[in-house]
Amino acid sequence: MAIDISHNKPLPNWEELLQVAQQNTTAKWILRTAQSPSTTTISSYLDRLNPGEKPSVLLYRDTNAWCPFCERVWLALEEKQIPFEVELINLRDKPEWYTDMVPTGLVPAVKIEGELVYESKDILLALENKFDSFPLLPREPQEISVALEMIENFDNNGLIQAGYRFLSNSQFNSQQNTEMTPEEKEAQLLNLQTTFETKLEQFEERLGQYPGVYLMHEFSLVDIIYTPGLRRLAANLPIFRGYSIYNNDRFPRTNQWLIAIDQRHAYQRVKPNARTNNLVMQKIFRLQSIYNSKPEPQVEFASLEKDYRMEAAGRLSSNYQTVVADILKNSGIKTWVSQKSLPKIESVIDVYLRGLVYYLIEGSIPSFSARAVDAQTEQQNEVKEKTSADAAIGAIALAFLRNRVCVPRDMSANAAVAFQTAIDTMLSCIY
Ligand SMILES: N[C@@H](CCC(=O)N[C@@H](CS)C(=O)NCC(=O)O)C(=O)O
Repeated sequence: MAIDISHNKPLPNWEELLQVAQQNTTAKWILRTAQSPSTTTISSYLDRLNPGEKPSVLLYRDTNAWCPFCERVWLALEEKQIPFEVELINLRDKPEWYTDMVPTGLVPAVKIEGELVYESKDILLALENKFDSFPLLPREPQEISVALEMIENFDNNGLIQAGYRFLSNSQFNSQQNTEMTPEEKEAQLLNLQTTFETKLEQFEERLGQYPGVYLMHEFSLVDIIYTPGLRRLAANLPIFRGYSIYNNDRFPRTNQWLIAIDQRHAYQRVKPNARTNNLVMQKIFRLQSIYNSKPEPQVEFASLEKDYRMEAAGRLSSNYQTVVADILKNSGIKTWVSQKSLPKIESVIDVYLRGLVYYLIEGSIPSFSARAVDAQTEQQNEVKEKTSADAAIGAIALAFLRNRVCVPRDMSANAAVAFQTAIDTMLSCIY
């Protein structure tokens, strides 16, 4: 590859790293200087447009990419390979122009050739109506009505609602909960579990009506409607209820379905990871975990796909200034150091992050001892001390960053696996 970093050479600068990473990934994102979040993933198909041509779809979605309804629309756009623009809406401080424009004030909304559509189901159907690429509804009239009825019935059939009630043990309704004895709460929880399992059995039966893995003959809007809700439940129930849909013998078809959805090409840069789902439940909905958020299964660095390694490398390289500032502000480092040493610490963090990106690109961890700031000019034992002091800062920065990544806001789920695997390996050999 293009970067040469033999022993005593300095690490490549950020621009060099970014260039190599971008040349080697299909991921697409833009920088949003001085805004939060400071990068955002964009449509995979913008390069299909002629120079100067504007995409005919504009998607309004939430800034953090947590909204399951936005995820439906984003997934459909990628499935149908429609180029689109994105406008992020901060749900904690919605702009007035947005609430004036969208009667519900909710995301998602889209403009299709300038025409506003809101409510995720209506948007999915409108996209289907307007764009015949990669159809997401069956062709036969009989089948179309089955699919439309399932979409229409999604809310009434209550599967996802039952799942969330079980997940929260009705904690969303805290008044009622505080008046209950522990035994009553226990009985309620069992009841909620049974109701959810009954609904999931119906879903399982539904999946059995067609020979393939999907809810209709082919992947369709019906699958899309269920995807964000069921994946979130599958990710959260083990942590907050000790209950697993995955590998549950009672629901083999649901498991096959979850795997098939997870592997769809169009979903790779749209899907959240389990950890992000867990954190949203914990931090936004204040659910208490009864199990620790499990680390994703260990992955060998060598098995990581280059496209995703490069995506992670590129995303960090294009955004390193914000990331370094975030580490300094939020990792706790600042509490322990004097104002005077901050610039030095900043430069050590910078070196470790470039080391991380270098590792993601090249597959080998650079030697930090040879690069301790000012190392060459110091005595041997001082160099050693300096190296450990730098390593301490590097370790804090990397550990903080490992857990900071939010998917798909900051990078795709697969890129996050690459990112976190690279950090784990670096941390394991930092001293
Ligand atoms: N029925 C709507 C639900 C959309 C929805 O609830 N969006 C949430 C984000 S997940 C929202 O905009 N919340 C902001 C608010 O409640 O003000 C749809 O399917 O589009």
